[in-house]
Amino acid sequence: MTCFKTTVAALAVAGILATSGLIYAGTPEEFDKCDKNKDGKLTFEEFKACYPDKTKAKEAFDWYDRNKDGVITKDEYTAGM
Ligand SMILES: [Ca+2]
Ligand SMILES: [Ca+2]
Repeated sequence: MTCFKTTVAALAVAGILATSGLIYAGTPEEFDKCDKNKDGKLTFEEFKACYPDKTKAKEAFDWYDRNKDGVITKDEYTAGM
């Protein structure tokens, strides 16, 4: 049973990101589409507007914003896992 529980726990953790399917390396095309004012950065407002799951938008934004400066650059957006 220990083995079973460990597997379930591991799947649950991986599942938070994987089953949502919403956190992945973006493409430059997607970035440009989301970057409404074309300043080369996505603010949270821009990100949220083109993110499919509004309830996870903040979580995903923080994930993409590697250096925590409050905006997502194209490099950050396309860097992925
Ligand atoms: Ca922008
Ligand atoms: Ca950033």
